[in-house]
Amino acid sequence: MSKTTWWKEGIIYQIYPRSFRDSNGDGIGDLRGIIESLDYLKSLHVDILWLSPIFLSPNDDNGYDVSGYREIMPDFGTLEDFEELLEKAHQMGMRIILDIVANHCSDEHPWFVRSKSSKDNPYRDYFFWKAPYPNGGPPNNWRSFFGGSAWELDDNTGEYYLHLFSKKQPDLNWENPALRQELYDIMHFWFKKGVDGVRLDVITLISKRLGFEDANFKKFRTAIETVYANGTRIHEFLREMNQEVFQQYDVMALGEGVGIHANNVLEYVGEKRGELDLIYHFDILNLTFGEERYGPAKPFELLMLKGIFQKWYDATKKDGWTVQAMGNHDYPRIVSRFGDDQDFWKESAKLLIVLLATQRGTLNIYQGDEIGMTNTAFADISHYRDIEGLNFFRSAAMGKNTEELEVLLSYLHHAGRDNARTPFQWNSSEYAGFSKNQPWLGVNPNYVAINRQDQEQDPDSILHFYRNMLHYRKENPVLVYGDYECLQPEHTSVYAYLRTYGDERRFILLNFSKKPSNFSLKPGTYPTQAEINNYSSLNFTSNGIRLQPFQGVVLKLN
Ligand code: TEU
Ligand code: CA
Repeated sequence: MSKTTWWKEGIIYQIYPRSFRDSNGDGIGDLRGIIESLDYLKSLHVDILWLSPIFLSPNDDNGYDVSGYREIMPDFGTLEDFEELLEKAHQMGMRIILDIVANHCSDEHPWFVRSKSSKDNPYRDYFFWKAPYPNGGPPNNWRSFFGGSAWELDDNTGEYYLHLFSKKQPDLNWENPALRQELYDIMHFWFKKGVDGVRLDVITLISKRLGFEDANFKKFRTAIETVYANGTRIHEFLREMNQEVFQQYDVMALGEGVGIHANNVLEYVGEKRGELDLIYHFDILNLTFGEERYGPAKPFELLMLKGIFQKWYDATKKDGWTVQAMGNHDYPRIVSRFGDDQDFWKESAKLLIVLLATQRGTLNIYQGDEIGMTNTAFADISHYRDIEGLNFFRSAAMGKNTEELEVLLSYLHHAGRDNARTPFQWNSSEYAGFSKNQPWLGVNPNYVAINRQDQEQDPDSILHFYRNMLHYRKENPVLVYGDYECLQPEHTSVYAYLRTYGDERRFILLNFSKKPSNFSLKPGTYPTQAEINNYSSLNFTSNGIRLQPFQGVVLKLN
């Protein structure tokens, strides 16, 4: 039986501050906008607010390129604003975790400015510098997540530096104990202010394989696991970070588990490992992507989804802990991707939160999913802002004709990160009530129909359903800690499973189909009333249940 604790039972709400709420009319979300929204957040029954990076940054990657770890990005406000936000959140019984980017920093960070100034600068080996390959090219064939080589030549010193992400995000050299200590001191700085935890960006990448061998990148996702993630000293570094920092506070350490898999997850989150508390994987997040994210999509298959939930349950049922998330600021909107944002928008958005809120692990929802925000197909590349998507398009667009460019744009429509970053849709006024002026990224035109204010007025809205579902999860620990058993796993449209915790049992049935689906059950083995139902009724047949399109129900079994 898992130890009970706040970061297992608490519900995480991820905020992408840039797109959440703009309080001062500059078109960019900010901390004061979050402060002004705390009552709204509290009303959702969420407990832990995860803020994507709020630190000083040139915003090459919207804050995931930090140039000052103890300073607040001026776009977002001041340190005093943050301290006010933290205090008010605590007064309202909510916690705040910050997004710490420790694998890389910005090329405008003083560490890198000094490091690149000369080969013998004391900060030189805060980063990975390598001489050119004999032919003058990069030291090896490593690829950046954002396209192109993972090495950038610095003309000043004639050496290349490593950047697994953009060239303005040089990788930090964790082999250097002085660098590690600086990062620990930064975390102490925030924990001493009362911050309740950290989400550790790409933390599984911080230990590099120092041979820097060439790799086979034909299957990029596989290469991530075996070349970039799970490196030689990763667990040594995480244990040290835990001892040097986390152990000294009542905080949660949430790892972004790029490249982890079910058979090594316990090395990261096993309770006795003394490394991370919880971690999230990418098996669901990458489910509809091919080997290349920006390419032909793979159809969403329910049996694959069932298999992933089973695999990760089996891996962590006795030890360790994971986060349950189907979306975030890097992935398309869940209702567009796993639901049906055309014919069954409301039903499928509700179905997805029944799924997520009834799985074992810490529930993590992403801003806007609670009102069913959808993907946005901007008509032209000039509307896009995300460096990953733009890099992809610019390098793929060379020499392409109009039809081919349309295909490339369609890849962005399906898989682009800007899908999840369009401004939060507060109401149907101009710019969706997000700002008084033109936002940094276009608003999804459907804000007139999909917005928080209208849904507050509609008792049948996705928003009200989320509130009810999250409250229901909070009231029923069986959904957090309970055992899990999938029933009729081979059923191609209904996902059904039992959750059991002591004598508490819940039976969850989810119809992932546009058509009604029958689920056979022995009569008399289930109640006729649902505790949760995204339809107004529940129909039975002579030998089971007949679920409407995208109907999701929770039955209490005695
Ligand atoms: O993302 C890490 C990660 O998994 C990336 O590979 C990302 O999912 C990418 O879109 C995959 O195609 C983290 C942050 O969440 C992301 O916003 C940053 O861009 C990235 O790290 C670099 O800091
Ligand atoms: Ca602002």
